[in-house]
Amino acid sequence: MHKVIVEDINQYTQKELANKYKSTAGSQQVMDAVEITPYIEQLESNGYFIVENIISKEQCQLIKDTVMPLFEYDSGRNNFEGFKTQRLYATFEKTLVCNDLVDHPLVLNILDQLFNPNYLLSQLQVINILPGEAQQPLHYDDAIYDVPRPRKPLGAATIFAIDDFTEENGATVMVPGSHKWGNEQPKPQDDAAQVPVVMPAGSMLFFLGTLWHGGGANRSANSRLCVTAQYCDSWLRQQENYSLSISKETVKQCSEHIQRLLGYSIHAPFVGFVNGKHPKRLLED
Ligand SMILES: O=C(O)CCC(=O)C(=O)O
Repeated sequence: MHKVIVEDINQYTQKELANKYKSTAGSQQVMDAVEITPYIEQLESNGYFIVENIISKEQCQLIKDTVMPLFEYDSGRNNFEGFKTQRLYATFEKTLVCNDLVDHPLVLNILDQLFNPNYLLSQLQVINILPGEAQQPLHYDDAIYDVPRPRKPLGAATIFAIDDFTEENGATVMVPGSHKWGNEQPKPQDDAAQVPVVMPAGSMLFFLGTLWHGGGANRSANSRLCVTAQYCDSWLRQQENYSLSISKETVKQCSEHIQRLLGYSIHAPFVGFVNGKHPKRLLED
């Protein structure tokens, strides 16, 4: 047995104590600070940024062809899920076609700047807003964590447009700058403060968990498809319980990054252990 001497409490809480599985946090294709900085500046000032055409039209078509037959319901169970919205949960267990979006190098590089090593995927959903859907109630995603605002974000999210996002078909609505708010709430009729994120298919919206937003109303004749991934800091509970919803066989087929994001990783020094050991040991044959 490898024995470790912990000299002081700071060393104990800041360093992963696992011996066999060294952390792979931050090991993706690292981007230059000059590439990352403009995005971080937009996050600081507006709470979000958009990258147009980050994935190809062919990838959008493949995702669309794969996910559309997987929807089981045409309606959500409440006005937050949307009564005319289709949603796919436990996505990895149903298809791996969205994986390259979840661990996209730009996304991981930005998340590396925002959160502790081994931040987690909180949920991965495919959302299809159908014609006639009303605007989703505005909200901010990390409201699930009972920590007073204003504060730094505890999570962040991407929305990849698989169809073109237009003002008519339900483009996500943002309240720019609202990530800095305390307890204020957006006024429902304050249209000027609410900006629809119009972007072509293949584009990505990235936003902070503190930013007020919601799915837009679909006043068009066509549906609006997106893939959205939410991430949270490494010490927080994920929204979807991935240890229970995704089988080990499926996790083994995912990249090193996605395994880490799903929870096969630890928050230093040992949060997330299984039987006193690193959770990746569960993936050993
Ligand atoms: O579909 C969208 O544009 C946003 C959906 C959303 O924010 C949510 O479901 O929490």
